[in-house]
Amino acid sequence: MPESPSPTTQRALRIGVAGPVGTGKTSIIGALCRTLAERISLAVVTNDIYTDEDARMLRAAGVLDPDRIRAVETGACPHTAIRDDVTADLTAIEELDATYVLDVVLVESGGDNLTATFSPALVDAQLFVLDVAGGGDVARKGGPGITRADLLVINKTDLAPHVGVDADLMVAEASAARDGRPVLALSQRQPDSLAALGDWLLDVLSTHRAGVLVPSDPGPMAPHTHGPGEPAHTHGPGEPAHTQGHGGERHAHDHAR
Ligand SMILES: Nc1nc2c(ncn2[C@@H]2O[C@H](COP(=O)(O)OP(=O)(O)O)[C@@H](O)[C@H]2O)c(=O)[nH]1
Ligand SMILES: [Mg+2]
Repeated sequence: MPESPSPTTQRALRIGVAGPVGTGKTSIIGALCRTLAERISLAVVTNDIYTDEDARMLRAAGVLDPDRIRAVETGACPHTAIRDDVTADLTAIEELDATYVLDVVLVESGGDNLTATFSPALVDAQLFVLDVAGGGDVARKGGPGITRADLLVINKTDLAPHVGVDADLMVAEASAARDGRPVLALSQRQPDSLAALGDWLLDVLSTHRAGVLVPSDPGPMAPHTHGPGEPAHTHGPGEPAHTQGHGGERHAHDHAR
């Protein structure tokens, strides 16, 4: 008798899109929706610290039925919502999955530094986005997203000549740091590259449906401090609440929930 599919393969595939602010995450999600919306059923969850700017941008672009795009206001530095306490994002994903018959939910991180990645408790696979305008050396700097995300995107390759970056070299250096994991050179102005991104997502969806996709953890945040006088900390359980100053914002938060 064939085994019945596990509950995990019956729910929508969850894909995280992480990477520093401005590297092109919202644009990538818009392009994926445009490329794939006629073939698969999609929804989007965005994360912003204080606004729903990314969700409004995607709704205005008309890439999906506006009700399929939900904004989570994290109220704290973005890595908190995608790694330390994923409740708000998970609730938004589950509500969408209960409302629509979905194949994929795309989750955009609010944009953080090079060390923020999604918890495997929230997403099944994740891509990490760098852009050439951030400098050709960024891919060499490493970090869990760059080295171990399921896909690394080197974005805005159309800008490379204008910012004096060798995009091919950046891709080669990133590939060398990733131990065989894929790297994709992408530009909103190069339709072939957007099609390749869509194909990557469809491949991941096939492994999800076959029940053979195992979410992997790129690794936790690097130990860091949030202000003068505070000891370095990791984001593991048992940590006390602390204040922090990412992006100049200061507020208390707790990494141990
Ligand atoms: N030249 C160029 N600009 C891009 C590309 N992708 C995104 N952008 C621009 O980069 C800026 C930031 O993009 P956005 O998707 O909002 O980045 P996010 O902060 O990572 O979500 C916007 O002005 C986009 O129009 C690209 O492939 N080429
Ligand atoms: Mg965005």
